[in-house]
Amino acid sequence: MSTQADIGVTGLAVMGGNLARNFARNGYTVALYNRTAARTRALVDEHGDEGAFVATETPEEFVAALKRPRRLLVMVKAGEATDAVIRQFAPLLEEGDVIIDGGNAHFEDTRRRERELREQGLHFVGTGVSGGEEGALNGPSIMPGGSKESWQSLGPMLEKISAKAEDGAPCATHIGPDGAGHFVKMVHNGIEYADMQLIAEAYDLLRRVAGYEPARIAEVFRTWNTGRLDSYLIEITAQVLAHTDAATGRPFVDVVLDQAEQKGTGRWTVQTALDLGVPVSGIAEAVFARSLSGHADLREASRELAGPRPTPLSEEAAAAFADQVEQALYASKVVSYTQGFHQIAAGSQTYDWDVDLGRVASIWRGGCIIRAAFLDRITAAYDKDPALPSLLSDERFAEETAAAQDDWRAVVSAAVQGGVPVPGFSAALAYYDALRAERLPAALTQAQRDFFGAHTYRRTDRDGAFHTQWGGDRSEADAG
Ligand code: 2AM
Repeated sequence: MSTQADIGVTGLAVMGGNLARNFARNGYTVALYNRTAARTRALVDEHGDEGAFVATETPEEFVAALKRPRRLLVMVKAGEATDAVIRQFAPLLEEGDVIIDGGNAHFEDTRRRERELREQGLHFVGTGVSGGEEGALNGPSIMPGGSKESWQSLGPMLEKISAKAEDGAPCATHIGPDGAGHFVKMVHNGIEYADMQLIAEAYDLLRRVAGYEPARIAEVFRTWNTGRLDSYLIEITAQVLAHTDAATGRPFVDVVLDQAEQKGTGRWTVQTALDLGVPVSGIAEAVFARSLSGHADLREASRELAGPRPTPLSEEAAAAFADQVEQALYASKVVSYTQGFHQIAAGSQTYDWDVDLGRVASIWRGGCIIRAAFLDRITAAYDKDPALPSLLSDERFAEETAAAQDDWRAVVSAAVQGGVPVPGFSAALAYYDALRAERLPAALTQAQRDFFGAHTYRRTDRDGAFHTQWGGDRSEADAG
C-alpha cells in the first residue's frame, strides 16, 4: 500500500461519509476506514467517482495509507466510541501525527483527550462542525481547536472544504488550543436554541395577538428576511409556515406535535455558563421552553388555569404590532448574541484560549444553522474594539436597541396582557434593563445574606467587608 492519502476518515455514517466526499471533491486523496467494512464499500460504490478514495479494511492498512504527518478524522458518536477509536489508533501513529475529532464532544472531554495525546507526541484537534449532513457535503462552518502546529498542517484543507461567506472568506478558523473549538461549537448551538425560541415567540405573537394565519405570518417572515434579520433560520421559518400538510390540507405547523426535542448541546451551554458565572438567561429560557413543551402531562393537568380574554386587534393595529415584533425580535437577538459572546470570552479567559471573537462571528456567516447577515455587525464591533465589554456597548448595537426599546417593551407588555408566554423576549429585555440599571436590588440581597448567614457585605462608601449585628445592638463591624 502506497502512502498517498492526504487525510483519512474513520466512522463513515452520514456525517463522516459526507465529509470524506467533500475532501475528495476538493481534490484531496481520502483514505477510508470503518469498523464495519460494508459501509466503506458502499461509500466507494456509490460515490467513488467523485474523487480519489483509498478504501481500507484494517486500522493498520488505513494508517499506512496516510501521508505524514498523518491526518486522521474521527467521525463516530461522541463519548465512549470516540475514546475507543482513539485507543485503537493512537498506538499506530507517530510523533507529529494529528487526530481530529469532528463529533459533538463536550469540550472537557476534548481537553482531556488533547492532554493525553500530547503526552504521546500526538496532536489532537477537537473540532466543531456545523451545518448538518448538507453542510458536511457542500461546506460546513468549521471550528477547530488544538495546537498551532496542527492548524498549520490541517488549516488549508479545512478552509478548502468549508462554506464560504458572501465575500468569499472561508468559514473555518483556528479557534484556540485544546477544547476551544468544541466550546465555541457548544455556544453556537446554545445561540441557535435562543434564535429558534425568539422566532417561535414572534410567530406565536403574530398568531395569537395579531390574529394572523400561518400563510400570512410566512409573508411577514419573508419580508423580515430582506432586512437586518436576513438569516437561514428566518428563511426556513417562512417556508415552514407557508407549507400545507398534504394529508389534511391544514397548515403544516398545526399538525406537528408541539413538544420540542433537544440533543444536549443547549443544555451543556447553560450548565457551563453556570459554572463560569455567565448570565446566559436567553439561552437558558430557550432550553427550559423546550423542556416545558415536552411535559405533556403537566401541561394537560394545567390547561384549566385562568388566562386573559382575547382582545382581537384591528387590521391596522395588527400590522403596526407586526412591525413592533420585528423590533423586539431584533433587539432580543442582539441580547442572545451578547450573552453567547460573553460566555465565549469567559471560557477563553478561564482556559487561556485567546479566542478572537470577531473571527468567530465571521466563520458563522456561512454553512451553519445560525448563518445571518447580522454576524458582519458583530465582527465589525470587535474589529473596532477587541476589548468590547459587551456587544450591547458597541455604538451601533446601542443605537439599534435604543431605537427598538419602546416597541420591545410594548411587545412584552402585549404578550403579558394577552397571556402569550415570551420567556425569550422578556428575559432579553430584563437582561438589557439589568445591565443598564444604575442600582440593582442586589444590595438588598447582600443585606439579607448578611442577616441570615453573616455572609458580610461591601459598602458603596468604604473598602472592606462588613457585618452588622442583626437583632443585637446593630453595630457595624468590619469583618475584613
Ligand atoms: P459501524 O458502521 O461499524 O457501526 C456512527 O455510528 C459511525 O461510528 C459508524 O460508522 C460506526 O461504525 C462508528 N462507530 C461507532 N462506535 C464505534 C466504535 N466503538 N468503534 C469504531 N467505530 C464506531
